[in-house]
Amino acid sequence: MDNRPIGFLDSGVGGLTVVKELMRQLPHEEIVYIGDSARAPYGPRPADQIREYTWELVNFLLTKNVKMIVFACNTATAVAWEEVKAALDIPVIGVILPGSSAAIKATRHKKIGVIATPMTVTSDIYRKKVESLDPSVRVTSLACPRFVPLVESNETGSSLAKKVVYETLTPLKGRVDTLVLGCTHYPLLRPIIQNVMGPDVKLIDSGAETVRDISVLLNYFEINRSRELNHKQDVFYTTAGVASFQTIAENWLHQSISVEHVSLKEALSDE
Ligand code: I24
Ligand code: DGL
Repeated sequence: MDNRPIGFLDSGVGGLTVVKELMRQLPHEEIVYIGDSARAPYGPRPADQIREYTWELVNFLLTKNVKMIVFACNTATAVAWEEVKAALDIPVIGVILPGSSAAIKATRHKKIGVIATPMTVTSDIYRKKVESLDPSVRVTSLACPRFVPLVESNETGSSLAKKVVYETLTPLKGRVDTLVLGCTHYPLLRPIIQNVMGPDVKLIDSGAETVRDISVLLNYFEINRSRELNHKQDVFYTTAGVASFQTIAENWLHQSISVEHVSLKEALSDE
């Protein structure tokens, strides 16, 4: 048993799609979340900058005595997961490996598509992971730079969203039987994506797959939080304004939560 919280990091609020899955699958676990909304989105940024920012988020979570760190962001995982995992002595989980192995399980004709931010696609990490697990699978990746702005402007069900998703995904239609949603925001566009790709294409939500892996890991290392503790206090930190984070998060998670502002410079210089 290990009653310490699980730490989540993300470039902003998108990682809350992973948190929502955790709350559904593992409601007993306590959460510390940090979202770097002041510097979001990470997707269009250069790799070195993303690496530096991600380390700041990791170091902040380490000051919160977490038992595990979850990279609830595909872009941060693509750039920095391997090196952070190698440097820490607690488990570090990224969203990319769980999504990759779920796609391999799901594909029937070994044709997997991945949609993600420009940086995740540039890193080619999904193709590398999938091919390392099964070299006979073909991976086609597509950057969808217009999808995050669509979600963030409340357009998830609009006719503009349908038009943009249709135009963007056309090159993948008929070419893949399984499609990985390789960005935290994309589950919010899932109905439209499914509609454009057709009912036979299996969509993989990397975040949901990641929570299944977290569960396996907690059991394997016997580090679940005790069932006898019935009170838990999740805390969500944001590097930008508390009010807008709180509005989005409470609306998404359907519960009231505790949100605090953090300035990473100050938090990390107190060490
Ligand atoms: N969804 C996301 N980010 C936003 C947004 C949104 N604004 C409206 N909706 N803004 O991500 C990002 C910039 N903010 C973040 C907070 O600090 C200031 C800057 C996707 C959310 C994933 C859980 C639409 C919206 C919403 C509530 C729930 C879901 C949703 F308002 F898509
Ligand atoms: N969280 C990011 C991801 O999953 C999307 C938003 C961003 O670009 O920062 O790739």
